[in-house]
Amino acid sequence: MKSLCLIAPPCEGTMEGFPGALTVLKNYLDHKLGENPSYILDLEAESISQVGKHISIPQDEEVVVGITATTATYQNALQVARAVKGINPNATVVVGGHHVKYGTNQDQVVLEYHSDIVDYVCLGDGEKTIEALMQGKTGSEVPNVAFLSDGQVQHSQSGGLSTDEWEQVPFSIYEAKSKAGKFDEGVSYVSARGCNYKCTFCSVGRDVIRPKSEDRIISDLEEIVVRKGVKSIAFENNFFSQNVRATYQLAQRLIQEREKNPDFDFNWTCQTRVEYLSSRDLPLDDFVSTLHESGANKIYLGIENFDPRLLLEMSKVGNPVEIGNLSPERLEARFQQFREKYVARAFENAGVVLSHPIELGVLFILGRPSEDALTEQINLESLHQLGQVAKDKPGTLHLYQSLSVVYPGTLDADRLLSETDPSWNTIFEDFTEWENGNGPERERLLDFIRENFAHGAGGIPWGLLDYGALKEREFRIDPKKQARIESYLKKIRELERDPNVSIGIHSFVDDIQMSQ
Ligand code: B12
Ligand code: SF4
Repeated sequence: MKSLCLIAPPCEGTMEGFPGALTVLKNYLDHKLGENPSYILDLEAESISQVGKHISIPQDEEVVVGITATTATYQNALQVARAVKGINPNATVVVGGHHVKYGTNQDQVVLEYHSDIVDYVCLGDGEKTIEALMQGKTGSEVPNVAFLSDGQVQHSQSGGLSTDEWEQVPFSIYEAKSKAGKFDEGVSYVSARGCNYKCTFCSVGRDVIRPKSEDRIISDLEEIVVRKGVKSIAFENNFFSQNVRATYQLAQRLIQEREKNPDFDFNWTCQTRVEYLSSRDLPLDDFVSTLHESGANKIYLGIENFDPRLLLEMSKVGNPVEIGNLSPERLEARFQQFREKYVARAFENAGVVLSHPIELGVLFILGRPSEDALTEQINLESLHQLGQVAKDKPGTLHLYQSLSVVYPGTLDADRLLSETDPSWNTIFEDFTEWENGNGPERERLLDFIRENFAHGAGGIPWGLLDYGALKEREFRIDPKKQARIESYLKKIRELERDPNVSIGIHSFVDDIQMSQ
C-alpha cells in the first residue's frame, strides 16, 4: 500500500480553522484499513514562502499526496503541489475540496494548466478516491476523479459515501498545529452533510442530506469530549436543525447523557436558517431552552439580508428565476410574504434566542452589485430594530457581515459570467492568481476585506469591481463602489455606539486578535 500525506495548505488572510475534510478522510482510512500509512500535514498557519521546508515526503518512494483547496487557498494548494513534485516527481498528487468539485468546471482548468503538478482532481467525496490511490489504482479505476489521458480530461465513475457508509465511520481528531475550529470554538464537527436549498452565493446546496444517527453522533461526541477532553464543539453542518424534531431529541439526549456521565460536558455552537428554529408542533421557546440546556452558547443565524428584493435575488427565500416572470403587483405581494414570513420570523427567533444567555451571531451579506440606497435603508433600519430587541436581554447580538463574493459553480458565478464574458472559463484561475499576486490593488482589496468584514479573502468581490475592466478580463477595484460600501459600513458601525441598541459589529482583524 502506498503512503498518503494529506495537506492543509496555508490559509493566511482567511479564518484559520483546521479543514474538517482531512480529518474525515483519515477517519475513513483508519476505519476501513486499520493501521495504515496515512498522515496529515497541517500547513494552515505556515507562511506560503516556507512550505517547502515543512514537506517531508520520501524522495524516491511512490507516495500519494492529497491537498485540500477552497477558492481562498487554491493558489497556495498549487504551490504546495509544486513543492511536492519538486521533492518527489513521482508522487501522485490529488487536489480536492470545494474549489474544484463537481459543477465548478475547475477540474478542466486545473488539468489544462497544471498537469505538471496535479495528477488527479477529486470531484466530490474523497474517501474512496484516496483509498483507491493508496491501493495503487490509477486512471479510471480511481472513483470520483478527473485526470488527463492522451491530453484529454477524463472522468471516472462517481463514488460518494452513502448515508449508511458514512454512519459506520467513527469520528476522531488528530494533532494539528492550526486552530481546531474558528475563533475559540474548539473542534468542528459535522453531524449531517448536504443541504437541499440553493442559495445563489453558496458553494454547497442541492445536495442530498446525509445525517448521522443520534447514536453515532453521541458516540462521536463521547470520543472527543470524554476521551480527548474537548470542551467546546462547533456543529459545522451546512445548517443545523435541518430536522427540528430530531435536533430537539438530540439536545434532550445530550442532557441525559451528561446526567449519566458528568465528564460528557461541553458547550457548543451551530449555524442555522431562520426557518429552522421551530416547527409547527414545537414551540420556539421550548426548542431554544432545550438547546441552551444541552450546551448551546452561540447560534449563528443565516439571515443574510432584510431587503426582500435581495432575498429573492439570492434565492434565500423563493426561487430567483421568478423575478422576470412576475408582474409588479405579484412581485410586491411576494415581497410582502417575505416580510411577514421570513423577516418577521427572523425577529421572532432573535427575541427568543436573546432571552437566553446565548450569543446570537447574525450572518449578513453586503456588497452585492444590485444593492441600492433602499437596500441600505431597509437593512440599517432592521439592524437597528434587532439591536433594540437585544437591549437588556441576557443574550448578546453580534453582526458578522461578509462581503459578497462569487465562488465557482454557484448561480452567482453564472450571472457574473453572463454579465461580463460568458466564455471566460478561467475567470477563477485568473482571479485567484491576481488576488495572490503582489499588485497594490490586491493589497488594497485584502486590507479592505480584513478591516471591514468578518470573513477574510476568497471569491470574486463582484460588487467592488469595475465591470468595464471585467469585460476586458481585468480585475480593478472601482473606487466609487468601494466608497459606497465603506459609507454603508460606517453607518452600520455607528449602530454600536447608539445607546438605544445593543449589537457587536465584527471584523476579521478584530476577531483574529480577540481569539489569539
Ligand atoms: C467548518 C467550515 C469552516 C471552518 C473550519 C474548517 C473546517 N473544519 O472544515 C472555518 C470557519 C475555519 C472555515 C473557514 C473558511 N471557510 Co469554511 N466552511 C466550513 C463548512 C461549513 C464545513 C466544512 C466541512 O467540514 N465539511 C465537511 C467535509 C466532510 O466536507 P468537504 O469539506 O466538502 O470535504 C469532502 C470533499 O470536498 C472532499 N475533499 C475535500 N478536500 C479534499 C482533499 C482531497 C485530497 C480529496 C481527495 C478530497 C477532498 O472529500 C471530503 C470528504 O468527503 C463548509 C461548508 C461545507 N459543507 O463543506 C464551509 C466552506 C468550505 N467554507 C468556505 C469558505 C469561503 C471559507 C473561508 C474562505 C472563509 C474566509 N473568507 O475566511 C475560510 C477558508 C479556510 C480555508 N482554510 O480554506 C466555503 C468555500 C467556498 C469555496 N468555493 O471556496 C464553504 C464551502 C462554505 C460555503 N457554503 O460556501 N470554514
Ligand atoms: S447558504 Fe446555507 S441554506 Fe443556502 S445553500 Fe448554502 S448551506 Fe444551504
